[in-house]
Amino acid sequence: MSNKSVPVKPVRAPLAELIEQEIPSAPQRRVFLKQSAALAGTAVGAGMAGQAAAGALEIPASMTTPGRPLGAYGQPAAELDKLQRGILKPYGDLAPGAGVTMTPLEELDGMITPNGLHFERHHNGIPDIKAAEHRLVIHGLVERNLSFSMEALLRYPRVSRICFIECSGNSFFNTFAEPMQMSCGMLNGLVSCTEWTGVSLRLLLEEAGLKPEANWLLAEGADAAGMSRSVPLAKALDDAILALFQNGEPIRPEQGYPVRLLLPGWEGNMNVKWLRRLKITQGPTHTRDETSKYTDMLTDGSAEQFTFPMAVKSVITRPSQGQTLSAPGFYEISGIAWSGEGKIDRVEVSTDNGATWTDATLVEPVLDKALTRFRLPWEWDGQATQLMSRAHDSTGAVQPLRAAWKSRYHAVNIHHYNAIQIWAINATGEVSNVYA
Ligand SMILES: Nc1nc2c(c(=O)[nH]1)N[C@H]1C(S)=C(S)[C@@H](COP(=O)(O)O)O[C@H]1N2
Ligand SMILES: [Mo]
Repeated sequence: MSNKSVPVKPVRAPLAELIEQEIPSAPQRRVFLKQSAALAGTAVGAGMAGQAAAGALEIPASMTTPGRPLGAYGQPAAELDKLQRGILKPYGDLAPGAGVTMTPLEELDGMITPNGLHFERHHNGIPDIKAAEHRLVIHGLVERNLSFSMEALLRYPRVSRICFIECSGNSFFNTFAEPMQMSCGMLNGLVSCTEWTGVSLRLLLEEAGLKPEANWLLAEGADAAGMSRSVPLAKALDDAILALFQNGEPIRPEQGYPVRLLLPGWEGNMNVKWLRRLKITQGPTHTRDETSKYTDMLTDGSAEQFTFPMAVKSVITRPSQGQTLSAPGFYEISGIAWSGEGKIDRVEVSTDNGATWTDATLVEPVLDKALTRFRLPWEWDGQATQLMSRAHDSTGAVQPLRAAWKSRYHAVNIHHYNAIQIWAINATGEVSNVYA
């Protein structure tokens, strides 16, 4: 380092350990670091700093032996073998392909979910489909029935968009009477966000030619569940995509290879995977998946059907349940916010049990119907407290408290839960899930 002084005042004592020795790094260059004892008196004592400094000075083995050979497809660091989706199989071995895997939100940062950690929801397993054999058919109230091979579909002009998919059952554990002690991802990880690329559905519907009575469509998957949902044509003609790529690579079998329906912002279930058929209809078909399931029971025993956009929501991913703050001092509070109705306008964070709220910084880009990363610097004073975030979207909608959400629905309803997630921190720094 040169003698030029750095014209930036540090905002706080460094969280790093201090080094007061000469560092033999690059042979052609001598590096000498000396810093004031800014950390003296904090939890990182002189003894610990001294030990770490000795380690930092050693030439690591990785510099004296060649690294491992090149590989054809990248993998996470070997020691991150616990960086995995959490798996829930409600029927166990009776139906091993039915259930969910949940994105470990607390381990990730930014707005994009890597493909291998995108949450999954399958009603009857992941079909093994060969692209060369797959066909997508458009029929019903159209001028001509069309059957697309994947080869044909891949020749159309493409569109890309970054958006989230959220299962309407996300956060269902938080509808339970007692707060479950599970990680942020196990509680709220049925949401993921990726860049999707494919063909605009509007383009293909225009080629098929819509009859005047056409007003809905039925989308059906080629899996053993034959999952099918009715979609208003207005949405199909607006921003629906037949997705072929996910974060730049062909979509994964888990996400619907070779082609899925993408309805930005709408409940996960309608984003039909392994898409084989779009039947243009006059009204909704009232399939099993939109009558016996994916409806919301209200307090009076009646049920709401067709709740399409996912409501405004946010969750603090760090710190979150299961983590421990090692000592009082600086922490960055960070999380994700999203709305199926539009953009995230604002995320407020409370670090004092909801008494006062501060606007968090929204990390660019803030995109319509995508996860938005928020951050807020925070000094923990070592006292027990509660952290929570409250998101606002571009329509003016605000995330409700759990009690308000609960009062709208019958006790059995677990879908479309978007209430504020509260993390309690005790005096030893342990983080747990609590209700207000
Ligand atoms: N064909 C088919 N499509 C499907 C499903 C399914 O089981 N079969 N699950 C749905 C549900 S309930 C959700 S939440 C989303 C999940 O998408 P993902 O697994 O890519 O995250 O896919 C939807 N599309
Ligand atoms: Mo879902």
